[in-house]
Amino acid sequence: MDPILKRLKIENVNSGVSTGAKWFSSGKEETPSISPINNKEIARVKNASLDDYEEVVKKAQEAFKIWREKPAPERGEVVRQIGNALREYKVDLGHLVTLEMGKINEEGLGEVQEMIDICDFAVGQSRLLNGFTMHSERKKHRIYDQYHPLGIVGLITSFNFPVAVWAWNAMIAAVCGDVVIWKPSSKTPLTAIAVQNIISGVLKENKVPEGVFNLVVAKSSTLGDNFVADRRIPLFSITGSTAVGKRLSGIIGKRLGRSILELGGNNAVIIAPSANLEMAVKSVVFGAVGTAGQRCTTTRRLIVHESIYDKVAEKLIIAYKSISGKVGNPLEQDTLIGPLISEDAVNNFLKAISQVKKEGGKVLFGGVPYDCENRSFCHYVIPALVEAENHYPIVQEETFAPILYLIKYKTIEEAIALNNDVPQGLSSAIFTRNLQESELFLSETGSDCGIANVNIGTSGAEIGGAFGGEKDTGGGRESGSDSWKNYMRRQTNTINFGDDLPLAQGIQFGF
Ligand code: UN1
Repeated sequence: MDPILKRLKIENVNSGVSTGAKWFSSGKEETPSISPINNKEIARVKNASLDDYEEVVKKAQEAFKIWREKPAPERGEVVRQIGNALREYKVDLGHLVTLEMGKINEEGLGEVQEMIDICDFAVGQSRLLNGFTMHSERKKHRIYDQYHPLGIVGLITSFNFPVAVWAWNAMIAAVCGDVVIWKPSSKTPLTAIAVQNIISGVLKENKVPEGVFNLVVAKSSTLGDNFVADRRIPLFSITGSTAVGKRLSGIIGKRLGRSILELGGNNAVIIAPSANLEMAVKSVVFGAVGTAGQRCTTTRRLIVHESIYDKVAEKLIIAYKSISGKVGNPLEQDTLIGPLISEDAVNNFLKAISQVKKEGGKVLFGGVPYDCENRSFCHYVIPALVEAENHYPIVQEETFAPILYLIKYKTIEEAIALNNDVPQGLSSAIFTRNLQESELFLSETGSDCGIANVNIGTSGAEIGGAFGGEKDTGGGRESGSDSWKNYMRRQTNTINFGDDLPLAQGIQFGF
């Protein structure tokens, strides 16, 4: 076994269920974790059975009763120590993220840094779970609102950020007094197991009861619709495709459960004539090809003013030419673009390229598999630059791969309309040095996305802001700002400290 995997306590066959420090799993099937780098198995995970899940829910319910009563700053102290444990294992965990998911090591480390950052944020938040105090319309009355722990939070995460999304949700939920049941993507179960191993020492030292941080690796046929239908779980936070999110939130909505949805994006960058082009191009390239185009926030559309369109296209082609020499093994220092997660993902990339051509698009660069003839598998592609129109059906879709559609505009109003004219609403950006344009982009008639940036690309958000988007992106917000409120139940309290009983609205009810 690789010494890094050993340090992360990954074995050849791992239990897939944990309630904190304890591990079990009685499912008959195993999930193999296949590295997209070489298509080889890294290790296997024993799946959860339904009985295992029941055991986890029971433990989570019991743990919630204890955890919710612990003072929030004490919960924050546990999170602070989790942050330190993550610091200690940053290099190892970052390596495993790269090995199992395929993002370049620099980004794997960045992902673990996001986990550390949200721990720090959550520690501070643990002393700031505050509501408002209001003046009453009645004499000797006081009104305030307060936030209480909610219960069990179900967490469904995707392969592309296999550990950071857990941290955004679990660390905030934990300081809020909730307990979490995490079902990671079946493509990336080992990183989840490693995280659980990293935190287990902290949990033991602090006598955190089993059931606060739970992990369940299971097939969707065992734990899928029944998971989100479970009324014992008041809140689900789900990251995934719009199609999956729509289906699962429908099931949750039927029982009036709550959900935080972080679904597909179709993010655009507008480049205006006054933009600093060097900066814009650099940022667009990172946004479009970083993580091999597999971020929800990946730049998928580039809306360029017609007066600078040719210049921008030319600069992009030069940049793409140079980075296409840097496709390859993401563990190697020089690589900038790793593999896609699976052969299916490569096929979707190729299908989108052939479809956009049929719809009238013109490929300016790339759009082909990379070095597949020399391998028994095909996970690597040359990122594509494609001239297209916004209304093409394929441009309206999110293809989870590095394809950047170039679109021309004449007026800023038209550029904003193009930015908004897709079903999704996650991230957006404008590059301009014109104040009127940037302010218009950020105004109520501007970008309709959850994230709108000026002179910064669409991806690479900091944890301090609320993360999420509108329309088909699902409307959820997680991570920073006041997203913590989603993880708590809110209560309005009116207190009468007088000897009279005046009714609100001045109603008289004498008897
Ligand atoms: C995602 O792709 O699901 O803003 C999350 C970013 C990262 C998170 C992306 N901080 O690109």
